[in-house]
Amino acid sequence: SSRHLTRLATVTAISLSLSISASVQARELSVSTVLSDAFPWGQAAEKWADLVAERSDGELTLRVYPNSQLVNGDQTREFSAMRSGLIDAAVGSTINWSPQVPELNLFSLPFFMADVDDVDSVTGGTAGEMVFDAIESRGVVPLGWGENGFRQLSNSRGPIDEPADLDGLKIRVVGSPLFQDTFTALGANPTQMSWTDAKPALTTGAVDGQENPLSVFDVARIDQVGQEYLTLWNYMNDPLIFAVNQQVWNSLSEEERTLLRETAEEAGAWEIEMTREQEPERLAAIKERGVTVTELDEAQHQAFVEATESVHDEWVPRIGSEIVEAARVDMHGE
Ligand code: X2X
Repeated sequence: SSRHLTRLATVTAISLSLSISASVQARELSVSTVLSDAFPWGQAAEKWADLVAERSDGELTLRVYPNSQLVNGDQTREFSAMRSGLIDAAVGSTINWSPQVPELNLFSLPFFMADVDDVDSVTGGTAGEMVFDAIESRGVVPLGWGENGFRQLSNSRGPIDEPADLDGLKIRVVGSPLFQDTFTALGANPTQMSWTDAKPALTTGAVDGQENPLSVFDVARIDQVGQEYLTLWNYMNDPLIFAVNQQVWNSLSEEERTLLRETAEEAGAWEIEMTREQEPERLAAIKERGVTVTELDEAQHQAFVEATESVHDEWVPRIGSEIVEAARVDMHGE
Protein backbone atom coordinates (compact mmCIF):
# COMPACT_ATOMS: atom_id res chain seq x y z
CA SER A 1 0.00 0.00 0.00
CA SER A 2 1.04 3.63 -0.35
CA ARG A 3 1.00 4.02 3.45
CA HIS A 4 3.40 1.16 3.67
CA LEU A 5 5.63 2.75 1.03
CA THR A 6 5.63 6.09 2.84
CA ARG A 7 6.66 4.40 6.05
CA LEU A 8 9.36 2.53 4.25
CA ALA A 9 10.64 5.75 2.72
CA THR A 10 10.65 7.43 6.12
CA VAL A 11 12.51 4.56 7.75
CA THR A 12 15.01 4.56 4.90
CA ALA A 13 15.51 8.30 5.19
CA ILE A 14 16.06 8.08 8.93
CA SER A 15 18.55 5.26 8.70
CA LEU A 16 20.32 7.03 5.85
CA SER A 17 20.69 10.22 7.83
CA LEU A 18 21.85 8.23 10.85
CA SER A 19 24.56 6.54 8.86
CA ILE A 20 25.59 9.86 7.32
CA SER A 21 25.90 11.54 10.69
CA ALA A 22 27.78 8.52 12.00
CA SER A 23 30.25 8.73 9.16
CA VAL A 24 30.66 12.48 9.69
CA GLN A 25 31.45 11.88 13.34
CA ALA A 26 33.74 8.89 12.79
CA ARG A 27 37.08 10.46 12.23
CA GLU A 28 40.14 9.06 10.49
CA LEU A 29 43.57 10.55 11.20
CA SER A 30 46.56 10.00 8.94
CA VAL A 31 49.72 8.76 10.65
CA SER A 32 53.07 9.04 8.89
CA THR A 33 56.00 6.67 9.44
CA VAL A 34 59.31 6.22 7.64
CA LEU A 35 59.48 2.44 8.02
CA SER A 36 56.71 -0.07 7.27
CA ASP A 37 55.31 -2.72 9.59
CA ALA A 38 58.06 -5.11 8.51
CA PHE A 39 60.05 -3.13 11.11
CA PRO A 40 59.32 -2.51 14.82
CA TRP A 41 58.86 1.18 13.97
CA GLY A 42 55.95 0.50 11.59
CA GLN A 43 54.57 -2.06 14.01
CA ALA A 44 54.48 0.62 16.70
CA ALA A 45 52.18 2.74 14.53
CA GLU A 46 49.98 -0.23 13.63
CA LYS A 47 49.70 -1.14 17.31
CA TRP A 48 48.61 2.41 18.07
CA ALA A 49 45.99 2.21 15.30
CA ASP A 50 44.70 -1.15 16.56
CA LEU A 51 44.34 0.07 20.15
CA VAL A 52 42.56 3.25 19.07
CA ALA A 53 40.14 1.39 16.78
CA GLU A 54 39.39 -1.15 19.51
CA ARG A 55 38.74 1.36 22.27
CA SER A 56 36.88 3.98 20.24
CA ASP A 57 34.53 1.37 18.73
CA GLY A 58 35.60 2.64 15.34
CA GLU A 59 34.55 6.25 16.06
CA LEU A 60 38.17 7.38 15.81
CA THR A 61 40.59 5.55 13.56
CA LEU A 62 44.21 5.97 12.59
CA ARG A 63 45.41 5.13 9.09
CA VAL A 64 49.13 4.50 8.84
CA TYR A 65 51.00 5.70 5.74
CA PRO A 66 54.48 4.12 5.79
CA ASN A 67 57.62 4.75 3.71
CA SER A 68 57.46 8.55 4.13
CA GLN A 69 54.86 8.50 1.33
CA LEU A 70 52.98 11.55 2.65
CA VAL A 71 56.16 13.62 2.26
CA ASN A 72 57.27 12.10 -1.04
CA GLY A 73 60.03 10.10 0.59
CA ASP A 74 61.66 13.11 2.26
CA GLN A 75 61.59 12.16 5.92
CA THR A 76 63.11 15.47 7.05
CA ARG A 77 59.85 17.17 5.95
CA GLU A 78 57.63 15.01 8.15
CA PHE A 79 57.57 17.38 11.12
CA SER A 80 56.75 20.45 8.96
CA ALA A 81 54.00 18.50 7.21
CA MET A 82 52.52 17.52 10.56
CA ARG A 83 52.80 21.04 11.89
CA SER A 84 51.05 22.51 8.86
CA GLY A 85 48.27 19.91 8.99
CA LEU A 86 49.21 18.17 5.74
CA ILE A 87 49.40 15.07 7.90
CA ASP A 88 47.48 14.62 11.14
CA ALA A 89 49.92 12.56 13.16
CA ALA A 90 53.17 10.64 13.03
CA VAL A 91 55.35 8.14 14.77
CA GLY A 92 58.64 9.76 13.92
CA SER A 93 62.35 9.68 14.64
CA THR A 94 64.02 12.40 16.70
CA ILE A 95 66.67 12.54 13.95
CA ASN A 96 64.19 13.33 11.20
CA TRP A 97 62.43 16.04 13.22
CA SER A 98 65.63 17.66 14.49
CA PRO A 99 65.99 20.11 11.58
CA GLN A 100 62.80 21.80 12.88
CA VAL A 101 63.25 21.03 16.59
CA PRO A 102 66.95 21.57 17.42
CA GLU A 103 66.47 20.26 20.97
CA LEU A 104 65.96 16.78 19.47
CA ASN A 105 69.65 16.69 18.55
CA LEU A 106 70.18 15.83 22.21
CA PHE A 107 69.75 12.16 21.32
CA SER A 108 72.21 12.35 18.42
CA LEU A 109 75.13 13.70 20.46
CA PRO A 110 77.76 10.99 19.87
CA PHE A 111 78.42 8.68 22.82
CA PHE A 112 76.20 10.72 25.15
CA MET A 113 73.79 7.94 26.21
CA ALA A 114 75.63 4.68 26.86
CA ASP A 115 72.83 2.17 27.24
CA VAL A 116 69.06 1.70 27.44
CA ASP A 117 69.03 2.73 31.11
CA ASP A 118 70.45 6.09 30.07
CA VAL A 119 67.82 6.37 27.32
CA ASP A 120 64.98 5.61 29.75
CA SER A 121 66.38 8.06 32.30
CA VAL A 122 66.38 10.84 29.71
CA THR A 123 63.03 10.13 28.04
CA GLY A 124 61.37 9.55 31.40
CA GLY A 125 63.14 12.42 33.15
CA THR A 126 63.29 16.20 33.21
CA ALA A 127 65.11 16.36 29.87
CA GLY A 128 62.34 14.27 28.27
CA GLU A 129 59.75 16.78 29.50
CA MET A 130 61.82 19.67 28.18
CA VAL A 131 62.05 17.95 24.80
CA PHE A 132 58.27 17.45 24.74
CA ASP A 133 57.78 21.15 25.64
CA ALA A 134 60.08 22.09 22.75
CA ILE A 135 57.95 20.04 20.34
CA GLU A 136 54.72 21.50 21.70
CA SER A 137 56.03 25.05 21.39
CA ARG A 138 56.42 24.35 17.67
CA GLY A 139 52.78 23.43 17.07
CA VAL A 140 52.81 19.67 17.51
CA VAL A 141 51.50 17.70 20.48
CA PRO A 142 53.84 14.88 21.60
CA LEU A 143 52.15 11.90 23.24
CA GLY A 144 54.63 9.11 23.90
CA TRP A 145 57.98 7.50 23.21
CA GLY A 146 59.03 4.53 21.07
CA GLU A 147 62.44 3.39 19.92
CA ASN A 148 64.23 2.77 16.64
CA GLY A 149 67.28 1.70 18.64
CA PHE A 150 71.00 2.25 19.13
CA ARG A 151 72.54 2.96 15.75
CA GLN A 152 75.45 0.78 14.61
CA LEU A 153 77.95 1.35 11.82
CA SER A 154 78.26 -0.88 8.76
CA ASN A 155 80.44 -0.75 5.66
CA SER A 156 81.60 -2.79 2.67
CA ARG A 157 85.35 -2.24 3.02
CA GLY A 158 86.63 -3.78 6.22
CA PRO A 159 86.35 -3.96 10.01
CA ILE A 160 86.21 -0.61 11.80
CA ASP A 161 87.58 -0.45 15.35
CA GLU A 162 89.28 2.95 15.35
CA PRO A 163 88.52 6.35 13.81
CA ALA A 164 91.38 5.93 11.30
CA ASP A 165 89.44 3.05 9.73
CA LEU A 166 86.78 5.54 8.66
CA ASP A 167 89.29 7.67 6.81
CA GLY A 168 87.78 8.73 3.49
CA LEU A 169 84.92 6.24 3.65
CA LYS A 170 81.74 7.47 2.00
CA ILE A 171 79.03 7.07 4.59
CA ARG A 172 75.32 7.58 3.96
CA VAL A 173 73.90 9.66 6.79
CA VAL A 174 70.38 10.93 7.49
CA GLY A 175 69.51 14.47 6.46
CA SER A 176 70.42 16.09 9.74
CA PRO A 177 73.44 18.41 9.96
CA LEU A 178 74.75 16.95 13.22
CA PHE A 179 75.49 13.64 11.46
CA GLN A 180 77.45 15.45 8.81
CA ASP A 181 79.59 16.93 11.60
CA THR A 182 80.05 13.63 13.47
CA PHE A 183 81.27 11.72 10.43
CA THR A 184 83.42 14.60 9.25
CA ALA A 185 85.04 14.71 12.71
CA LEU A 186 85.77 11.00 12.33
CA GLY A 187 87.55 11.60 9.03
CA ALA A 188 84.85 10.01 6.88
CA ASN A 189 83.15 11.48 3.86
CA PRO A 190 79.44 11.71 4.83
CA THR A 191 76.64 12.06 2.28
CA GLN A 192 73.14 13.03 3.37
CA MET A 193 70.29 11.14 1.79
CA SER A 194 66.83 9.85 2.62
CA TRP A 195 66.18 6.24 3.57
CA THR A 196 64.45 5.83 0.20
CA ASP A 197 67.71 6.63 -1.57
CA ALA A 198 69.99 4.79 0.84
CA LYS A 199 69.55 1.21 -0.29
CA PRO A 200 70.11 1.98 -4.00
CA ALA A 201 73.22 3.98 -3.06
CA LEU A 202 74.55 1.04 -1.06
CA THR A 203 73.68 -1.38 -3.85
CA THR A 204 75.56 0.54 -6.53
CA GLY A 205 78.47 1.22 -4.21
CA ALA A 206 77.90 4.99 -4.46
CA VAL A 207 78.49 4.89 -0.70
CA ASP A 208 80.66 2.52 1.34
CA GLY A 209 78.70 2.49 4.55
CA GLN A 210 75.69 3.52 6.61
CA GLU A 211 74.47 3.53 10.20
CA ASN A 212 71.17 2.17 11.52
CA PRO A 213 69.84 0.06 14.39
CA LEU A 214 70.15 -3.74 14.25
CA SER A 215 66.43 -4.13 13.48
CA VAL A 216 66.77 -2.01 10.36
CA PHE A 217 69.99 -3.76 9.26
CA ASP A 218 68.32 -7.12 9.79
CA VAL A 219 64.88 -6.52 8.26
CA ALA A 220 66.17 -4.51 5.28
CA ARG A 221 68.85 -7.18 4.71
CA ILE A 222 71.56 -4.55 4.49
CA ASP A 223 74.20 -7.30 4.34
CA GLN A 224 72.80 -8.31 0.95
CA VAL A 225 73.89 -5.00 -0.53
CA GLY A 226 77.51 -5.62 0.36
CA GLN A 227 77.57 -4.32 3.93
CA GLU A 228 79.68 -7.15 5.33
CA TYR A 229 81.25 -5.34 8.29
CA LEU A 230 79.28 -4.15 11.28
CA THR A 231 80.70 -2.26 14.26
CA LEU A 232 78.66 -2.25 17.48
CA TRP A 233 79.53 1.13 18.91
CA ASN A 234 76.18 2.32 20.37
CA TYR A 235 77.14 5.87 19.41
CA MET A 236 73.58 7.18 19.67
CA ASN A 237 70.04 6.03 20.33
CA ASP A 238 67.20 6.99 18.03
CA PRO A 239 63.97 7.35 20.00
CA LEU A 240 60.62 7.57 18.25
CA ILE A 241 57.90 10.02 19.24
CA PHE A 242 54.15 9.62 18.78
CA ALA A 243 52.63 13.02 18.01
CA VAL A 244 49.58 14.84 16.66
CA ASN A 245 49.06 18.15 14.87
CA GLN A 246 47.94 20.90 17.28
CA GLN A 247 44.71 21.90 15.46
CA VAL A 248 43.65 18.28 15.16
CA TRP A 249 44.33 17.88 18.87
CA ASN A 250 42.28 20.98 19.71
CA SER A 251 39.34 19.63 17.69
CA LEU A 252 39.18 16.38 19.65
CA SER A 253 37.04 15.77 22.72
CA GLU A 254 38.67 15.35 26.11
CA GLU A 255 37.82 11.66 25.92
CA GLU A 256 39.45 11.25 22.52
CA ARG A 257 42.60 13.02 23.69
CA THR A 258 42.92 10.74 26.68
CA LEU A 259 42.37 7.75 24.41
CA LEU A 260 45.05 8.89 21.93
CA ARG A 261 47.59 9.63 24.65
CA GLU A 262 47.06 6.40 26.57
CA THR A 263 47.19 4.23 23.46
CA ALA A 264 50.33 6.03 22.20
CA GLU A 265 52.03 5.39 25.54
CA GLU A 266 50.95 1.77 25.50
CA ALA A 267 51.96 1.11 21.90
CA GLY A 268 55.30 2.81 22.54
CA ALA A 269 56.07 0.79 25.67
CA TRP A 270 55.11 -2.39 23.82
CA GLU A 271 57.38 -1.56 20.87
CA ILE A 272 60.35 -0.50 23.03
CA GLU A 273 60.25 -3.77 24.93
CA MET A 274 59.92 -5.82 21.75
CA THR A 275 62.75 -3.97 19.97
CA ARG A 276 65.13 -4.53 22.87
CA GLU A 277 64.14 -8.17 23.35
CA GLN A 278 64.70 -8.93 19.68
CA GLU A 279 68.22 -7.45 19.46
CA PRO A 280 70.16 -10.60 20.52
CA GLU A 281 68.31 -12.78 17.95
CA ARG A 282 68.82 -10.16 15.29
CA LEU A 283 72.53 -9.99 15.98
CA ALA A 284 72.76 -13.79 15.85
CA ALA A 285 70.90 -13.82 12.51
CA ILE A 286 73.19 -11.13 11.09
CA LYS A 287 76.30 -13.09 12.12
CA GLU A 288 74.75 -16.24 10.69
CA ARG A 289 74.48 -14.51 7.32
CA GLY A 290 78.25 -14.01 7.35
CA VAL A 291 78.60 -10.42 8.54
CA THR A 292 81.83 -9.68 10.45
CA VAL A 293 80.76 -8.05 13.72
CA THR A 294 83.26 -5.86 15.59
CA GLU A 295 82.85 -4.90 19.23
CA LEU A 296 84.96 -2.17 20.83
CA ASP A 297 87.03 -2.55 23.97
CA GLU A 298 87.23 0.34 26.42
CA ALA A 299 90.29 1.97 24.82
CA GLN A 300 88.85 1.72 21.31
CA HIS A 301 85.54 3.17 22.53
CA GLN A 302 87.44 6.03 24.18
CA ALA A 303 89.22 6.87 20.93
CA PHE A 304 85.85 7.39 19.22
CA VAL A 305 84.60 9.48 22.14
CA GLU A 306 87.62 11.77 21.89
CA ALA A 307 87.43 12.04 18.11
CA THR A 308 83.85 13.35 18.35
CA GLU A 309 84.25 15.80 21.23
CA SER A 310 84.21 18.74 18.82
CA VAL A 311 80.64 17.75 17.88
CA HIS A 312 79.58 18.34 21.49
CA ASP A 313 81.35 21.72 21.57
CA GLU A 314 79.54 22.71 18.41
CA TRP A 315 76.09 21.30 19.15
CA VAL A 316 75.44 21.66 22.90
CA PRO A 317 74.76 25.41 22.51
CA ARG A 318 72.38 24.74 19.60
CA ILE A 319 70.51 22.07 21.55
CA GLY A 320 70.46 24.23 24.66
CA SER A 321 72.91 23.64 27.48
CA GLU A 322 70.02 23.49 29.99
CA ILE A 323 68.50 20.44 28.33
CA VAL A 324 71.87 18.74 27.96
CA GLU A 325 72.63 19.42 31.62
CA ALA A 326 69.17 18.13 32.66
CA ALA A 327 69.82 14.95 30.67
CA ARG A 328 73.16 14.48 32.45
CA VAL A 329 71.44 14.80 35.79
CA ASP A 330 68.65 12.42 34.67
CA MET A 331 71.30 9.82 33.79
CA HIS A 332 73.95 10.28 36.43
CA GLY A 333 72.39 12.30 39.24
CA GLU A 334 73.45 15.74 40.52
O1 X2X B 1 66.80 6.93 7.49
C1 X2X B 1 67.14 6.19 8.41
O2 X2X B 1 68.30 5.79 8.54
C2 X2X B 1 66.09 5.76 9.42
C3 X2X B 1 65.10 4.85 8.74
O3 X2X B 1 66.69 5.08 10.47
C4 X2X B 1 65.43 7.00 9.94
O4 X2X B 1 64.39 7.39 9.50
C5 X2X B 1 66.11 7.77 10.99
